[in-house]
Amino acid sequence: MPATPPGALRIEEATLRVVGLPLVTPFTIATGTMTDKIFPLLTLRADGIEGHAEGVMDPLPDYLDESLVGSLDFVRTVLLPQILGRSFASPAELEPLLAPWRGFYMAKAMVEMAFWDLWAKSLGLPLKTLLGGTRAAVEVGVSLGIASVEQTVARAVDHHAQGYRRIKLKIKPGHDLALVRAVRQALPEAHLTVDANSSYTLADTGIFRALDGFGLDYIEQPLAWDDIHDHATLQGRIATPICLDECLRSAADTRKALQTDAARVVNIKVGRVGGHAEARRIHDVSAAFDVPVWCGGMLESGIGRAHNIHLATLPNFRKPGDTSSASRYFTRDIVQEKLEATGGLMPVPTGPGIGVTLDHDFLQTVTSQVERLRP
Ligand code: OSB
Ligand code: MG
Repeated sequence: MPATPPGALRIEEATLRVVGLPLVTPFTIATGTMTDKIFPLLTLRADGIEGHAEGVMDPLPDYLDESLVGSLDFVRTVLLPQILGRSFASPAELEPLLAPWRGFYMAKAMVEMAFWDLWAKSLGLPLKTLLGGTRAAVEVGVSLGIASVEQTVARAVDHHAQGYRRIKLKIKPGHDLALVRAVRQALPEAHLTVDANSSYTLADTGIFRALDGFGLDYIEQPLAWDDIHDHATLQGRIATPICLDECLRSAADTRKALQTDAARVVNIKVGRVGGHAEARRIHDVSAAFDVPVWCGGMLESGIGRAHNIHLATLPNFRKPGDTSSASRYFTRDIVQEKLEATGGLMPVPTGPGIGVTLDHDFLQTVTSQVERLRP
């Protein structure tokens, strides 16, 4: 067995689970409805310490082009065998092993994020400190799934009254202007945004011009998931800032989008972009363009939610994120700590690493697969 260099962490074991949590409210977006959040949960072990992360890939490739089955197999057969039994002194030493593989951003993110948690715990520091963040709490809004206009108005008013600092409405063709008009009428002063999840084309420019009349903070991902160029064309035709989500998977993508004015706001999801290191580079390149970023979400359990919250403590997170209270999603979470916002502020978990701990008894009841991998 090779000796572990001082200060390095030798990855002795990995546990890969598939977990399913029923959602309190089914979540509908332009691409479909989710009733249960099904996700892979990875634990890396070294020196008696555990680091955790979840993958944000959906069972089927409908949000982006990664899927649970495809990515899980890649993690199991390629990424984990690459790192098991090897030693890493920092996430920067792990990254070169992941970087050469094309695509699989979500799979790589899960491995990288679990190592960040492990590393932070080995140093006895909160993850945010190692990422360079200082905030004790982060500003949050809510993302409301597609429902009837009446239901959405009621939910928007309710969440606004709870103090959420921005209300995001999911839209799709045929479910847009009347919805935004009704919510704007009910909440004349609120920070409102819409997210189309790639469901429109440039032929719909008229709808986006009409949305200019409602004072939205931004319009999230109106056009195709893989098309930065058309977003630049649309931005040239409308006044409301465009925010990109699906289109941005790297700092290079972000640089190209910002250079061509395809976006004036950036949604960062650490699980979408390959991990914390790349998320931070996206944060930095956006700051260089004086473009604000905010932290997106993928209905994560407490593990992914905690990672997101730590990341959102960095200074260029200048708009409220989607990391709202866990109780909005799940009746019971797989972590012991309650991740709950008050007055639109989500406290950053304290304690080493991501600052949350698994509720193993409950986790066992919602786990459909467990695999233990060793070198
Ligand atoms: O586009 O931001 C998105 C959820 C699943 C897939 C895509 C998106 C979302 C959300 C929910 O908007 C954000 C959250 O509350 O976690
Ligand atoms: Mg989005």
